[in-house]
Amino acid sequence: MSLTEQVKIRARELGFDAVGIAPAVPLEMAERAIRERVESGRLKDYGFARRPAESFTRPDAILPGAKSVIVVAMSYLTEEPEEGRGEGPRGKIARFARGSDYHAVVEEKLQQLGKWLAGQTGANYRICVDTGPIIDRAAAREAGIGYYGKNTAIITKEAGSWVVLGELITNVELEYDEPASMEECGDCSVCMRACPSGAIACPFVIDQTKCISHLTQMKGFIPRELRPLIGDRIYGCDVCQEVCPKNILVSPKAAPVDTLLSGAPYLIPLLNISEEEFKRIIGPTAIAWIGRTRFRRNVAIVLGNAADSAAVPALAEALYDSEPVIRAHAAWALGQIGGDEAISLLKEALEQETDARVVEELEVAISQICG
Ligand code: B12
Ligand code: SF4
Ligand code: SF4
Repeated sequence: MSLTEQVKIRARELGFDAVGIAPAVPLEMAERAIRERVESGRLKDYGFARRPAESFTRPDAILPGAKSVIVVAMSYLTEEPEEGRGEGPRGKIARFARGSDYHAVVEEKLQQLGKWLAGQTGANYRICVDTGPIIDRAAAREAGIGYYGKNTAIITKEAGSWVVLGELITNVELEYDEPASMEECGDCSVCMRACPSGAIACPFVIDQTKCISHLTQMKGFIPRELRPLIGDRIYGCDVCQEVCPKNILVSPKAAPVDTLLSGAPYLIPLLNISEEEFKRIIGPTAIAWIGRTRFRRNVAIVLGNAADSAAVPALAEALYDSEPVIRAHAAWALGQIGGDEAISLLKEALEQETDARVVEELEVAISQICG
């Protein structure tokens, strides 16, 4: 059996659903796409505006002498656990974030693969998962493990687009797979029409600034006009994958990604969640990096969108939070819920508020209710 075949068998034994290998050459299409996207203002964060495009597309800059990029995909489509008892409105957590943080899971498995490969060949290797300086989807397409959907997701035959990606870059020469085809969607444009915020600017191009997944991850105040588009999503967004016909026949798997969170948690207890509870419940998941404040901000927005008066007492407490961003988004949520109680709570808070941005949110919320 060739070394390449052994690598692929080993990767599957470790729990990866797809594995492919590409030569470690620059990802030129991705480089062009990053430049165009940054210039058009559709890709602003995640380091893209600060660093040159080529710093995300050169495997040999990550590992000098790199010859091969082993790309893996791991499914996170698991059975839905039932949320325990609760009351009031519920939110949504995107599927990729419901289990143990995939960064750690994929990295740990790739480390095992790398150690095995180094033991066999004396190879050097580096591992990238999401936050690494390489465009994962472009590497996956080059390694033939999936093709681009018009929603830009990489769609695999094994698990549809419900996969996360990672790479092992090595200086060992291996046999390379054919890159995936560039035109698998045909005439379909279901995802583009279904996207709640119109973030799929044109086929294969996401406007990061409009994508709800980004809004739930960004720092600070979420622009008021975009808050209603977030709907019931506390973290991430799955709409453009849920509607995709290529995902319909994919069935959930049991392992290796466990499921820690329900996809539809009750919101009220999450709004004023303590630091300890946040660490316990959210800490082990891929949501943890946004921290407790951004998480609670998102919960406040979703409570506003649910417009359920059961949330008024929790939002009233949040109006006096130590974080201005929480006070501001709680004010907005009360403005969406409306009613006499909400008005008097907002007016009372306005008398004491000293932060100019929160004062503005309180005033807007009051005028929204008063008409
Ligand atoms: C920044 C980022 C985001 C940002 C911006 C995403 C964006 N598309 O602009 C935000 C926060 C919005 C985001 C959201 C999500 N993300 Co994200 N994200 C990333 C990250 C860190 C970089 C992606 C990026 O900006 N690439 C640069 C741009 C230019 O590339 P692109 O959008 O893929 O566009 C490609 C196409 O345009 C293609 N192309 C260009 N011209 C043409 C022409 C033709 C004909 C074709 C076919 C293709 C094509 O080339 C480009 C280069 O790959 C990667 C991890 C990584 N290190 O790569 C994860 C990653 C892409 N995200 C991932 C996931 C799971 C998600 C979400 C599903 C999470 C969720 N449920 O909320 C959503 C999906 C949103 C969507 N429809 O893309 C996975 C994707 C797995 C998969 N199956 O594809 C990745 C790979 C993380 C991982 N390691 O698993 N993400
Ligand atoms: S919904 Fe249609 S256009 Fe969008 S990714 Fe799936 S197959 Fe392609
Ligand atoms: S993740 Fe949601 S907001 Fe972003 S492109 Fe897909 S459907 Fe649109």
